[in-house]
Formats: sequence, structure tokens, C-alpha cells
Amino acid sequence: MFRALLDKLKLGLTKTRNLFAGVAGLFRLKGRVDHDFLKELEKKLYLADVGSAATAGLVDRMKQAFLDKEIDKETELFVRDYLAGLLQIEGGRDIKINPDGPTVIMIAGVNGSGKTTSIAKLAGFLNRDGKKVLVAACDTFRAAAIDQLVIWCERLGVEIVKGLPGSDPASIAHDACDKARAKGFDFVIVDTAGRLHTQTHLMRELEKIHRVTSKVIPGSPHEVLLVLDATTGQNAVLQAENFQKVVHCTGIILTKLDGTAKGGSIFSIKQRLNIPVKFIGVGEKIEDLESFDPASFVEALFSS
Ligand SMILES: Nc1nc2c(ncn2[C@@H]2O[C@H](COP(=O)(O)OP(=O)(O)O)[C@@H](O)[C@H]2O)c(=O)[nH]1
Ligand SMILES: [Mg+2]
Repeated sequence: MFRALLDKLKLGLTKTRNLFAGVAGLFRLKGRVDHDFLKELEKKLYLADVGSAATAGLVDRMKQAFLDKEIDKETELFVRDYLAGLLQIEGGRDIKINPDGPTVIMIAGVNGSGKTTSIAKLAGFLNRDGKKVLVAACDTFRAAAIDQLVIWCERLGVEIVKGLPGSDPASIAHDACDKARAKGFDFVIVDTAGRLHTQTHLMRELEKIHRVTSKVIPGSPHEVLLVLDATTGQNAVLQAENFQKVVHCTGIILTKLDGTAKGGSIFSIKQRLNIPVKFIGVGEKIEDLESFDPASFVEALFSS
């Protein structure tokens, strides 16, 4: 991994790194992998929010492979590889691309999780890569949500399809997909509301947007990315399980990792939901979105 990228990731993960320094520190000790060491490892992983199932699994494997052996580089590498392995999913980080036309990415998540900011970051990311991006402002529930997206798009020089506050989100999604197909856009990114009158209402609306896009562009949305706020820790898992019941989410954008020491909860989120984390948010600026790579993530947590 490029030094500059690793340094940026380390900076974004400062708070979580402070906790993982406790884990990494154990491997700087002289001695053997004995029961005290394993107990201490278990405690430190637990404190780092890795979650009980992942922690128990790791400590157990460590015991089988290294009991009574010297604590050295190899034991540390084992832990790093194990943790990175927990986050690995085949083809995990790639966006599924539509070979026959625009790729539709639908963004879901509760209010305040960072959907709109992540859309701006993602649009910027794709735009810099030379892709033609169209944004659909389908969070029509709050006028401010539309304005926020308009401002981002102006700044980025990215086109947006929007309607009046309170208008039907599915019809905006429809218009955006239509336009993208007709004008040869590479991507359509669809913003959605995070809260309506009721949970049922919200979920029905998401289903409807989903249905409408697939009618205009068959096979779409190609990705449904669920935005989860890392600062909420285990609560994020519950939110995700609720969303999964209605729309099949294909990936996660885990935001606000810069603002929390709970970054270790990524391990239990991934284990419980078994959907890949595709992007992580490490700040409020447009460039603070990273394509997620398990090995680099773990390296950033462990390296001094
Ligand atoms: N520190 C930090 N703040 C973020 C990040 N992503 C989003 N935010 C902030 O979280 C707040 C809510 O974001 P917004 O995109 O409006 O959430 P939405 O309601 O889901 O659309 C805003 O103040 C954002 O600046 C991140 O990765 N790091
Ligand atoms: Mg929003």
C-alpha cells in the first residue's frame, strides 16, 4: 500500500488506533503465549469492540497454533491476518458495474448516518475517475436534504435530478434513470430518506424506488449501499438488520470512523450481516472516503 494512503488511513482511524495499540502492545512483550497472555489478548480485543464471537474465535485459534510458543512477529502476523480474514469477501470492495448502460447505486440508511455526504464523496470519487455521474435527490421528505445535495453537486460540477419537497421520490428516481440512459451517464446515485412518518412507510418507499429503477434500467439498482454510522457501534447492526428485511443491501458504507474509538465494531458488523464494507468515511471533507481494503485497514490499526 502506498505510504501516503496508509498515513491518511491511520490519521482517520486515530481514535480506534489508540485502542488497538493495546492489542499491538502485547506483541512487543517478551515471553510465551500462555494462559495469562491469551486472557490479556481477549480483554484487549474486547475493549477494542471487536465483539465477543470474533474475539473468542481468534483467541481459540491462537491457543491451538501458538500455546507455549515464543511471542514474536509471527504471532502478531497471525492476529493481523485473522482479523483481515474476518473482513474479506470475494470481490468485496468493487462496485458491481452494469455493462449495458448506467450503473445505479441506491443509498439507504437512517437520518444523520451520512448518506448525503457519502453520495457527494462517491460522486466526487467517480467524477475524478472520469465517469459521468448523475445524482437523484430522492430524499424529498425534508427540503433541507434537497438543498444540501444541490450545493454538493454544484461544488462538484455533477448533474442532479430533483423535485419539489414532498414530491414522489420514485418518480424522481424514474426521471433520473431515464435521463441517465438517454444521455449516456455512467452512474446514477440515488439519495433516499432516512425517516418518514413510520418505519413501514419508509421501507415501502425504498421498495418502490427499487422497483421503479429496475423497470427503467433492467437489473438495477446494481448496488444498494447501506450507510452506517460507526459511532453508534452495535446499534448499527440492528439498523442494518431492519433494512435488510426490505431491501437487499449489497454493501456497507461505514461513516464517521474518524469520530469514534469504536472502529473495531466493523468486525462484528461484517460477521453478523455478512455483507462487505465497500467504503469507509474518515472525515467530513469530500476526499474523506476510502475504498475499503481489509488488509490496509488492519495494517493501519496495528502499525506504529
Ligand atoms: N466526522 C465525520 N462526519 C461525517 C462523516 N460522514 C458524514 N458526516 C457528518 O454527519 C452529518 C450527517 O450527514 P448527512 O450526510 O447529512 O446524513 P444523512 O442524513 O444520512 O444524509 C453531517 O454533519 C456530516 O458532515 C464522516 O465520515 N466523518
Ligand atoms: Mg441526507
